Amino acid sequence: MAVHALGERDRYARDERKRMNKCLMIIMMIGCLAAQAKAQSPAPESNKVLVTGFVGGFRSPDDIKQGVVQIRDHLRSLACPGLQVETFSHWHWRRAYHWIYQAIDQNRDGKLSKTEIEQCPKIIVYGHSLGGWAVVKLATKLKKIKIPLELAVQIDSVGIGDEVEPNNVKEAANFYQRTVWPIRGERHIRAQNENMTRIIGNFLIKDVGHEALAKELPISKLITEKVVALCTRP
Ligand SMILES: [Ca+2]
Repeated sequence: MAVHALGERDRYARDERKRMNKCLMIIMMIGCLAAQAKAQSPAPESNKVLVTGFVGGFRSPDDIKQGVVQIRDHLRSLACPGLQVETFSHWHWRRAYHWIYQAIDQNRDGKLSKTEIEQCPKIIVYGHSLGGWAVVKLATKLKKIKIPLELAVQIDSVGIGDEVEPNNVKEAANFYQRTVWPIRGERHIRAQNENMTRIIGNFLIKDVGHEALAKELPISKLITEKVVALCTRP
């Protein structure tokens, strides 16, 4: 009887040990999976400068014949850690907005905290033709979430309401041509609030048509200089 009781206790103890081992194994597995998930989740990128370019009409945002895309590729060739440059169709300016939003939302919780807004990357936006209109649409949308733009550049801008820079834009420039009809961009952009936005200028570029205007050197020079200044700023 005593032997039987001892056997029962032994079995019980053995079963307990098994249960404990199983529990430990499960805990370890959960721990491993959690560590793995942590390792796999994308680390917040330290985007220092974000640049968005918009092509107009039915142009592809990857068409290397487009001045907007050429500026993108030139900027990408700069040795600037933390610089990200993307081009979009003017139709898809909301995609650009989400791209920027996700870069600001460092902890990926879908919301922007005060700190995330304070630490948001420096943003530059430029666009050609209807892409110039998209610049103002994007800037206005970013204004609603209190995100400033360092620079907005419109190139032979076409569209309704594209002549006023919202007051979250710190600096803006407008380039236009009068060489080729019928598409002629906005001649004069102005600040919604002159105390908030500095209009660098409304520049008429001569002897160049609507399409080729985006390839003009003064435009890429202005954008590149601003990007370099932001990249080298401590
Ligand atoms: Ca967040």
